[in-house]
Amino acid sequence: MPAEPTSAQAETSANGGSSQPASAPAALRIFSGIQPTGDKHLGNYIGAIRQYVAGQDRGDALYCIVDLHALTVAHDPDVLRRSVYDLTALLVAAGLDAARCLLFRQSDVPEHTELSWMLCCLTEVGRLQRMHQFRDKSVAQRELVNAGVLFYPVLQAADVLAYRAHEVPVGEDQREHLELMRDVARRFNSRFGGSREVLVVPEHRIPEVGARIMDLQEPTRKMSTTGGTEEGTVYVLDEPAVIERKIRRAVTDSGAGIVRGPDKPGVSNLIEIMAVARGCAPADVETQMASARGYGDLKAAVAQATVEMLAPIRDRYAELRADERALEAILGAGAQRARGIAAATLADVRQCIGVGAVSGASSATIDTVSA
Ligand code: AQP
Repeated sequence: MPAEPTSAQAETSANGGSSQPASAPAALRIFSGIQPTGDKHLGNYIGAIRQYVAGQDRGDALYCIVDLHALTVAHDPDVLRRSVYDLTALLVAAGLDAARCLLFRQSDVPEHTELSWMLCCLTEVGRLQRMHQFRDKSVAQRELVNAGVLFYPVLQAADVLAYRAHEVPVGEDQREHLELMRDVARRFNSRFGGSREVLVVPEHRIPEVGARIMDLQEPTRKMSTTGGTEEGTVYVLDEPAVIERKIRRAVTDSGAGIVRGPDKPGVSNLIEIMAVARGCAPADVETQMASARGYGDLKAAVAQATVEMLAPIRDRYAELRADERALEAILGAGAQRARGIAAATLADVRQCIGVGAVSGASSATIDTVSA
């Protein structure tokens, strides 16, 4: 279990919005970020968004739409702004509730980028170059492999560490990035923290079922925003008929048994999706499908369960997306409270690392010089 925050600063509770002294036992703090790029797919929903919703009842939950991360790929500024609202509406439609969590836009809290620079100076370039996502994306992005793609995991570390989060809900593909952020936090603490855990070393929370939803057409590759097949990717906002078609056409495996196994990636994937959608264990799906006539029955059942899981989100989304002022109000209020937390961490970090005024120094000196 990770250690509790030790800051001498008073911080804002994500759930209650009230200030609490640092000596009070801190609640479990949960943080995760999600990019406003592309349409969110079933993998994002099962691996991440469902966990976000559940996290609201487990602790102080902060969720961040990471628009700065989205700058690492070529983008249109207007589309990016709109995409932030698209994603805000989707997250609220999926069950995020501004009264029970903080939902905000990364670029509204400049502490993320400040901390990111400090952490860059504690991170080996070689390790960043060896990270799987960097290698995959630098191959895919042939025209301009910008430095942001390399430093992306450091900004991600700053996102989490700025809030001294204990837990980070993510899918399996983020395990390597989580390890980096844990190591960077430990390095910071051992170099600059003295006996204090200034930055909390977070744990990842990867779902037991659905940690890696696979592309329906290429079930040995994860369902993905940039690397997947269109027909093998189910989007959260797909119409029911489209979801049914994509699942009906899913690639399955040789043999007729509806059981999971390393030699059955397609069927295993469908069983996992069904288990999540029905809220049961994969083994229960295997039992329920024991008398099925073949993969056709499995696909029909998975399609029905998936449509039932996603249709309510689609319905709520349309109404929420129409009101950008309301969405902006959620993000603005979230950012204001998030800044209260991040600013306290950064004040500690600056003191430890030796930049900025010494804590308690009067600003009068500055006033005199400038007068
Ligand atoms: N296939 C997946 N199964 C389970 N979880 C997944 N996640 C992504 N794909 C799967 C989890 O969803 C969150 C993604 O957040 P994001 O939208 O900020 O990240 P992303 O990288 O744009 O999403 P993709 O789809 O993974 O894009 P590509 O493949 O282009 O990089 C994370 O928690 C992730 O683990």
